[in-house]
Amino acid sequence: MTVEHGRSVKPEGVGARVPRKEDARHLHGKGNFVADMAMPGLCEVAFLRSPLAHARIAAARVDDSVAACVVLRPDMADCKDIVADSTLPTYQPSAQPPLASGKVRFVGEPVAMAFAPTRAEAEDHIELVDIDYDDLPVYADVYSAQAATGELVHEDWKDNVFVTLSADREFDTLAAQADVVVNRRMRLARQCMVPMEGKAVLAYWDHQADQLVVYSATQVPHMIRTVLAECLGLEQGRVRVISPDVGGAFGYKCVLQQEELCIAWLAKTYKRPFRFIEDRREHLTAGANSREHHYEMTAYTDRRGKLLALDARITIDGGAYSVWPFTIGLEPGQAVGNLPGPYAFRGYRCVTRAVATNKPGFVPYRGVARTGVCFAIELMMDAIAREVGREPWEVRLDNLVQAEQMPYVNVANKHLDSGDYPASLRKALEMIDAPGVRARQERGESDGRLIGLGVATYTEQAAHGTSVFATWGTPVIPGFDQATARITPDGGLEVRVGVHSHGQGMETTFAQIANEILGIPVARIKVLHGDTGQTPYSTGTYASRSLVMSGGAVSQACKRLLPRVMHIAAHLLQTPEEQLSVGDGRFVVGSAPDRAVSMGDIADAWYLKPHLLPPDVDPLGLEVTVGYKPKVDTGCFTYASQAATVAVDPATGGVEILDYVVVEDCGTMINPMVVEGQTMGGIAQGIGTAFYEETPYDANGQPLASTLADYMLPGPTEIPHMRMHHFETPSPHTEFGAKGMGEGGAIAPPAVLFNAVNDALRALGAAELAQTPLTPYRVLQAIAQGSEREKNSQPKAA
Ligand code: MCN
Ligand code: SMO
Repeated sequence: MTVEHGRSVKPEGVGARVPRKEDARHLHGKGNFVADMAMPGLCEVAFLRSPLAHARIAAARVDDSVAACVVLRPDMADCKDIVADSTLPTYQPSAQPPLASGKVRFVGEPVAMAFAPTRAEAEDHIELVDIDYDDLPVYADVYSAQAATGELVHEDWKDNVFVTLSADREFDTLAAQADVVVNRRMRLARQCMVPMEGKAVLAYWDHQADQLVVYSATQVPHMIRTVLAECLGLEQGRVRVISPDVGGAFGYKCVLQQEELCIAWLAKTYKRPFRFIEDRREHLTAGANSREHHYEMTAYTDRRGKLLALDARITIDGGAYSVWPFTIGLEPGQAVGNLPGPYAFRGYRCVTRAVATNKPGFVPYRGVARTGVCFAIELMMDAIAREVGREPWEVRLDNLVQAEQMPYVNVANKHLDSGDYPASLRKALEMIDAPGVRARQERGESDGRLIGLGVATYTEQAAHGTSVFATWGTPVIPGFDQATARITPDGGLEVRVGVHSHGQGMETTFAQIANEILGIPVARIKVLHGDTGQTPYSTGTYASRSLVMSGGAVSQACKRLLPRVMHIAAHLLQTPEEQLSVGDGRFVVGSAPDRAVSMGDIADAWYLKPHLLPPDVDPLGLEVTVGYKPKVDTGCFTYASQAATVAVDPATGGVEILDYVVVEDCGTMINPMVVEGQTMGGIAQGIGTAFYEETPYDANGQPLASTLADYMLPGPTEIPHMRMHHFETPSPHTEFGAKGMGEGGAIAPPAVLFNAVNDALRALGAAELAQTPLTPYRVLQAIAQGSEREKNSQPKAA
């Protein structure tokens, strides 16, 4: 792992490879997850889930023996449906009831819930609930849904389309100038996110505070409080949401979950503690809700493959419900905006449609649409290169936004802020040794396998703020993120933030930010996060925004604390402030290094020995809460080039990743080790998308992968060693010049690996693979289609 920058780095400051503080409790089994919690009188909850994809509920019968502990929708009259409205034109909102009401819209939709002292008993109770269903026509894919003639997914809509977004910039004029036209179709499968911990929620009524307390595995506790209060008809002050340790989230937990609302309603109604823990089968069936995009793409280029215009039609399988708060509008919004990626063409036409089907509602998943659009445009780049007979990277280098064009407003009106995209690609080619791989391909392998080289370059719009979400018209628009910094009476520091860290390492990286400014050792800094009762408001963790927004607020809070601390220090030392320097949590007189006070001395004076304070001390004291957002809120654009060498066995269709390299630039890194861990984790998920993961549905809308034996995930042996290089081009808009990067790793791998496998199979004249997952079966099919084509094109013997 190598870094290119010219800064000096303090041992625990910005840029230091500080080991993650939070790891200790996890490695010692001392984490506190919802499933670990014990509480007297706790009832476990099980859900009865719909076995049908689309059906009317004709009758429901509950056996008398369990009637007191079973709940159906009519019992919850005081609970509102979940409605994520949007101001996007053409958008049709869906009403998602906490438990199905009148009809069911996907297999796995909760219809009833039962509670008991154990989950097993609760499951027994739901066995005693009988539902009669009348079948309705099932829309198991976007094609049948758009051609619907029978009852729609939402009966009062005009068609099965949530929303259609389009863009047209100089398309006709520029397309007309093209010498070469290239057409392709691509498709990404429906997937689950498979965090180690699924949904998990525990709620009880705190009688002393007269408050509903909800422990939930969520990325966005403050927003969940807002929406729970709204749905349950409670004042905000009577709801507290705490997100404890969370075992991975990846977007699955950035929206209100039906089960969260149900458990909160139980606790509010019965004033007792209730808990729900999602099991793996529930996750794999009712949680198959991401990635499914269909692309029809046409590129218009000159003879050398320089892109003049791009035409795209993107259809997204949105499932049955639009999620709160982001709505399904986020997915087409990100798709139409990010498809042009790092490229500098000027003609663009794109129509993106999110279609309602009888599947679980689409949820943002790490990368949010960018994994799909990167797949589409990067497969296009390779297709163009084939068409014009050049190397895929030569075509890319001509099309990428060049460093001297920065900042660059692209054809989709994205404000690309900084960086050198071509340099990242050149460096990746150097690291993977592109000429060496080409020579090896020429030579051939003794085992008969075929070598392929694939590359992809992408931008990761991160930490986009108010203006961007306002155009997406979501019910909640992020604004200022707040942070509190408070010096403790013994000279330590508490940092309070409303975002939530569930694997990203923020308990360490935010402490590094505070250390950089105040000099307090990281071990003495406690980062408290994700509790509405203890932290200032934040819309939460999503869109790779926490570092830029909340981390920015931490920086600002510490910067505002510093002069107050200095003022007290100067008085204690009887020295002018200008003569003081700060380091290691101590304030030292420049001319006399033995004269110093510690942060502990200063805190002691403020809290316990106020007679020592300067007469004009700032009464705001040693605590600051401040809101922050970057100067420009259109998002910072982290970018990367990834490249892989693969070996494909044409006899079995098996693929091995021989080498994988990453050259990334997320501006200034707070902790390069965390950045690398984030990237690797993302790549592992991207490899899953590329090669393994899929929830297929049959024509009746039945999910066909309901256990981890059918839903394939990559394990350690499928993840290659990765080599990584960092550029650091500071963002002009953020604290320290840092850009968000938490999703990036997951964006490129499907593009890189499909390009690599297609490159390998070129020697056989195989059909191009363009549908995830890239299974051995599909590889063999592509080879067979190629031979078929070859046979048909041979002149027939007389
Ligand atoms: N970081 C850094 N220097 C930078 C950028 C980031 O050191 N220039 C560090 C940050 O300080 C933080 C981490 O990297 O510790 C990620 O920061 P950021 O890019 O701000 O992303 P968020 O913290 O907002 O995390 C959200 C992002 C998203 S949207 C998904 S989805 C995702 C991801 O992070 N889900 C994850 N990474 C995940 N990692 C784990 N382990 N689990 C998840 O659920
Ligand atoms: S999918 Mo990440 O929570 O934006």
